[in-house]
Amino acid sequence: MSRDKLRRVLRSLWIGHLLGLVMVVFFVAAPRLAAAECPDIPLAVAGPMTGDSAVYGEEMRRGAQLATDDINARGGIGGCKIALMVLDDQGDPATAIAIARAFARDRIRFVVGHYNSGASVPASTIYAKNNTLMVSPASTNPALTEFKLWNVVRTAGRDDVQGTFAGEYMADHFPEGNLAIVSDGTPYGDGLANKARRALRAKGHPEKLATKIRYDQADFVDLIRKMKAAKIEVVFFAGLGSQLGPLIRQTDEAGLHAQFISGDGAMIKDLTVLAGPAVENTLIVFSPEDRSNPAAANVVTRFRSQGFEPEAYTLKSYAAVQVIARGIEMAGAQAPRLVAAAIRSGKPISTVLGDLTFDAKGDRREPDVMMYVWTKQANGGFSLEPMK
Ligand code: ABU
Repeated sequence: MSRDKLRRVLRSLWIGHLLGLVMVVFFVAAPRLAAAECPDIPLAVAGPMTGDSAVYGEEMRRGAQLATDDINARGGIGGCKIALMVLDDQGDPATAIAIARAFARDRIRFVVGHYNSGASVPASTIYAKNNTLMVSPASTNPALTEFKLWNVVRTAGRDDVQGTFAGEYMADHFPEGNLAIVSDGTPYGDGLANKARRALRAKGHPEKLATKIRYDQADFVDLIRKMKAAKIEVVFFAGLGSQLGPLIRQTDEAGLHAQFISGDGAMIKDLTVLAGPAVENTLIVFSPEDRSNPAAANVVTRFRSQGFEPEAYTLKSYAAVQVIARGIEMAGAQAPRLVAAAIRSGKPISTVLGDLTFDAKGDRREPDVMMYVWTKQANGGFSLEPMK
């Protein structure tokens, strides 16, 4: 072989090697480079995963998890996958505050939570200072958005809407009944009770008894004695189902067969287990049934195939993840302030709850409530049905 020919062969081998090396870099290293350029987006779902309100935490976790899985299966947000973490605030404001502080340290910028207004409201100001956007699927106290922080959005409604609805309903349907308003003493309970009271008074039908219980109370002997003494016939309970159930049962067992009415915090299927047969005719104010929304049909079917019924806050939590994901897409950035502004711009966001639009404070522009009633079925069981 001549020296020239040898040089040409070596050069072609070298070029071949170089091409091979480039191919290896492209096909093996490039995906890693892309992943490095687009790291996972940390997103936390924070709520009561343990304790008396764990049923709501489970709904939040399930909703956020399926939404995350679905978004990631479609390629993530602009190619970035969501990394979901679950945090337990135990429904306790102090724990929620500790979580909010830890998020700052861990650079978590997006939160689906919290459940309790008493947790969401104090945590929101810490998130605001630490550059974190929160989307609550459940906290309905007006103060959450009335502080006008830059970083709060909710897929739930508001207590001024449902409290007013409940107060007007009681005044219209039980005009002669002696009324009691009972709050669980939390920001949620007190806020809801005040709105119902104001609506009742505006209709000329003030309550006969207004009182509070403790958030962790399980025995209602004193309350029932007071209600009997005041000849109470209708009770508006502003609190959670985990307390309403035992209260209904104990009131009935004490021989006081009152009409109970409550708000969205009492929206649990186990109310019938906790209250027993006395649950019949209990009225609950809540948003129109999310599971009946055509936009949710596919997701509802998939939850059911997992053996999970997506009640109450499940689809609102699924939607909360969708809102954050779409907000990042609309903003073209992951900066929480830009994402919050995009969400609150009033542009419709497609979710399992249908198209949602948010105002400048982070509230939904299409709040709506209706009445449900616990109804006895032919088989002797009870189910919660929309009021006809
Ligand atoms: N809105 C239902 C109960 C949760 C809360 O707002 O405290």
